[in-house]
Amino acid sequence: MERRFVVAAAQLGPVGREEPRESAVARMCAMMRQARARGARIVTFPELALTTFFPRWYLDTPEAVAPWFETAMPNAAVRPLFELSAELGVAFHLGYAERTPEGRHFNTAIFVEAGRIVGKYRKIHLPGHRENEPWRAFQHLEKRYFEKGDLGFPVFDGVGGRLGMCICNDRRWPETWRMLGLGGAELVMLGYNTPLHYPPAPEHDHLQYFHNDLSLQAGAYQNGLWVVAAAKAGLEEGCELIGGSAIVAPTGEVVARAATVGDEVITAEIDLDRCAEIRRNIFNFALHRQPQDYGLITAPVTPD
Ligand code: CDV
Repeated sequence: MERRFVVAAAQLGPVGREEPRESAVARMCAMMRQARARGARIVTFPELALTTFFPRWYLDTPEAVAPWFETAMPNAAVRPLFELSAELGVAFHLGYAERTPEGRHFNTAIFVEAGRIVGKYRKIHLPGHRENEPWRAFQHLEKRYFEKGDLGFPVFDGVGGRLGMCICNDRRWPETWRMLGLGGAELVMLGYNTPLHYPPAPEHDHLQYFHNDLSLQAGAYQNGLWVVAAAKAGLEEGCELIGGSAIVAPTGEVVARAATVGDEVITAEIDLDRCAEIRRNIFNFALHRQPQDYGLITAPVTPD
């Protein structure tokens, strides 16, 4: 299979609290068509792409939480995206809130090729807090609404390469990238919802775009893999989310970047064989890694 092809990140502008899933899906279908017109074989959509970023609100009953979760995938609202993907021959990555038949809740991403889910990841690094914290301008209750993912960092075959996924906060952790790199991922897709304002450390607000770039570029370079990252961006229900969706080469170079905070498709031609430029050289894992000296990385977390 061809290992040189075009990929897209489809950044979404804000999704309103009352916006139906059908509307978000219609916007994503329009971007999938644009991506296809530019030759893309893969489109990456953001984290929790079907709804507004609901963890910004404290919801205190199961009845209030339930409507934000998908109990089946695909479901009626999302099926048009699956159908269009099969029709156009474009695979896609999608983030959504998953409720399992057993009633477990995850922040999940899937990879869909030829109408079938061929990859699934559940977010491991859940940021934020569990209880209402009224001092914040807005809440970030991922720890309340989601369980830590239970699938590890899977790497799977898709579109002629070895693919992996992570979700938003995961991108800030070198362990995420190393696990994907050690698993052999050549292309990592991820979506994010990153507020411009970080209530616990507002002195870092002006660094949000920089820290996004830093994480994506370091993850790509230090593991010799391609990265396609898609934001949900813009002023969503009073909360400013960063844009900065990007496609990054295994050398760490940004090869495409969003210029707006609205719905926007960015594309780049990638060559999976370029991963070897890094992996056979500076980060040749077999030759240069020294895991016997990295024990603390996997030692259990001890509270402060
Ligand atoms: N959705 C996220 O995981 N957001 C976090 C914010 C809260 C810091 C992020 O790492 O971008």
